[in-house]
Amino acid sequence: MELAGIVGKANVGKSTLFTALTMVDVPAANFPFTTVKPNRGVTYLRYNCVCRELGVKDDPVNSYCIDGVRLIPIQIIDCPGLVRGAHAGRGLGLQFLDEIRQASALIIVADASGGTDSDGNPVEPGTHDPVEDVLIVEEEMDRWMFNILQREWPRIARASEAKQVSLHEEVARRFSGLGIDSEAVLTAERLSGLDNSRPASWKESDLLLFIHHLRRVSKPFLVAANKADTPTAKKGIEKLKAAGFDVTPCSAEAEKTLRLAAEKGYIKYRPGDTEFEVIDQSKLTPVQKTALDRIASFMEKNNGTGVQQLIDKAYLGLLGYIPVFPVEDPYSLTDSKGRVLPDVYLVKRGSTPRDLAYKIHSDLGEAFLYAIDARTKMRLGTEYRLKPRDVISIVSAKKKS
Ligand SMILES: Nc1nc2c(ncn2[C@@H]2O[C@H](COP(=O)(O)OP(=O)(O)O)[C@@H](O)[C@H]2O)c(=O)[nH]1
Ligand SMILES: [Mg+2]
Repeated sequence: MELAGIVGKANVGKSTLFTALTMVDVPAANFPFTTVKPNRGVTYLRYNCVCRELGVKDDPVNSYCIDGVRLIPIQIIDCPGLVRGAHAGRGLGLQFLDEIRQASALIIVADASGGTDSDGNPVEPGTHDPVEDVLIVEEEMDRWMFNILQREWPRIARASEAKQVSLHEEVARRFSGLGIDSEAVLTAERLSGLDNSRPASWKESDLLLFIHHLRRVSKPFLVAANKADTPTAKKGIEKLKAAGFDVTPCSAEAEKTLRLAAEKGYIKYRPGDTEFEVIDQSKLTPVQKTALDRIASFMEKNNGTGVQQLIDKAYLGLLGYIPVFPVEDPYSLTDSKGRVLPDVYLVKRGSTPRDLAYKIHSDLGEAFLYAIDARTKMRLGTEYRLKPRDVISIVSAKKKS
């Protein structure tokens, strides 16, 4: 399962966002990590299922399908608040950095209201620049990775110049625990414009620049401009956009209120909806009415609360993952147990049906012969790249055990 990290300084709304995102009204699934660690939970990516288009009633196994919307589980972590100096162990810094090792995407939460200083203390709204909230996280991650690499850099650089090792492979090896591969290192080398034939001549600032690109390539992030419901947020959102970030204005608090109200049966609201419907006005107290009215007017201006969009944008936009639906029988669209459209997988751009087979099970990958497009019943060539919404039947030499 993919893992997203919610990161940022203190008091920007990380825990509120985490609570809102993990409050989902689906039958409880048993994910082992959620019971072990309190700051881990499951949220769902929303995706228009292929069931309606194919005119079938599906029977999902690894996901849910509600009214034609597939909910694909994504694990999320609420990371401890980050402070300047975290890379050197200040605050819970090192714990924070350890948490994000396995994350495929990061959501950096900024306080768009500008009402919290660098340490998370409340200040007059509009006086703190939320761009700083993002830079803190970026710079601390860079420094942390820099420290990891710097220790071994003289050795790696010398060995690379002597052609005993390849630079990108050696760097990727050093960072393999962070899920960084040699392709990411090559991209970072190219983006930083440094002479990779002479790494021993790189200055400290060169190495930092290289790390900066490596981190951006391997831990892509989007910015949650949180507290967008506050009067001073407009300015903060503009600043974040002007700084060139991929910004999603949101209100974690509004989303949390809506999911709670929906759970209690006061309103009809599904995560990601652009509006909600009050089920019975007479059941609401005046205070609840006012709160919901305020949220409704915020959602109208903002096209929703922005919270669900964070997850959808992170995986489908930022990472460009492709949802595909593997089935065993291309005619009935079922698995071996007769379940219709049981699974959906998120694969990386450029993935082949063989890659998909490996993702499902290494045995299936090894026994892979060819794949069939379940819509056309045509056999797909070895060069075929998976497209969003593909329904794929994999033919293998032996049955998956
Ligand atoms: N106005 C507003 N306040 C929020 C929002 N999200 C969080 N807060 C408030 O910000 C404060 C810090 O929230 P919390 O989730 O504990 O932040 P964390 O330290 O980053 O985990 C709390 O008082 C929240 O009620 C939001 O979307 N809008
Ligand atoms: Mg918190």
